[in-house]
Amino acid sequence: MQSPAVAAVHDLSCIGRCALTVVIPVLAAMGIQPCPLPTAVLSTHTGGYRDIAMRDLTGFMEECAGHWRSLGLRFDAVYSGYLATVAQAETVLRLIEWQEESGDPLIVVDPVMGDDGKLYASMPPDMPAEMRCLCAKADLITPNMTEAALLTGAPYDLAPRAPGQIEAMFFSLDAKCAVITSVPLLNNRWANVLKRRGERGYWQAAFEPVPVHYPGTGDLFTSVMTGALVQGASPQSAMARATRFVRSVVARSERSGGEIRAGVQLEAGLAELMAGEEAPVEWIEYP
Ligand code: PXL
Repeated sequence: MQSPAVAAVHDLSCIGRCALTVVIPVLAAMGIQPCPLPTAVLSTHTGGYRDIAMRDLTGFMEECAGHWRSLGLRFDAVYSGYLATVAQAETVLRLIEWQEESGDPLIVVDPVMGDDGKLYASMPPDMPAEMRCLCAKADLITPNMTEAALLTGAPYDLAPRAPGQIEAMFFSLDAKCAVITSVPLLNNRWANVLKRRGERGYWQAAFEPVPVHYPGTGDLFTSVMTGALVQGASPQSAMARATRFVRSVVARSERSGGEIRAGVQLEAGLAELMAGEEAPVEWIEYP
């Protein structure tokens, strides 16, 4: 049997373990062929380094997608993340439309735009509007709290949320299936929460918050979810797997005591992915 293939639209940040340097090993370890469509090449990611060398690959992406089209390639999923220009969102939309002409690929859009209430350095200010159009095409979107605020126009705040407030965030996002990552709860825990449009409640994977914040953990989370979905897992089980894996890798990274901006100790954790262990999830219904 052939491995499933995923078109992975992310940047290549050479240092700092995020985007393609995370997406590629995770998908491959899960038995899935990653087919990268690089959006930009950067000497490091933009969170914590200065004087970064960067090439925007908007033109190359067009040529690459055109070549793929001439080859008649079919992907089991299209998974996009960090885009360097708003024009790249159009390229992703065309890639999705072309893939949907002859198949039913899973469309995952991680609306990578910012963290801690701010857009990432170098992110175009009009990206939220463009990302909103891309999210409307997706089977799954995975914003963090900052990105959920940027997508909906709601003010960013990390006040602990009750179930009714979590439902309200989902309502404003209006996605086919959305996971909001690292939502503060009332009991001093945090949770990744998942809702499918039209369902009466949502799934919650709660965890103890960690004081350190590594770059690339959002990419890691969505890559594991995408891999699990392509393997046929339910969305809640995919979220449970991703939550468990990210927590475990973050805990290992903290113990190793390395530089935070260099990212998580992913290499030592990859074998664990194969075991497919899941964090506990619960179904929450808000009356
Ligand atoms: O992990 C998200 C991400 C992706 N790509 C680039 C980034 C970041 C976060 O800082 O800088 C280039």
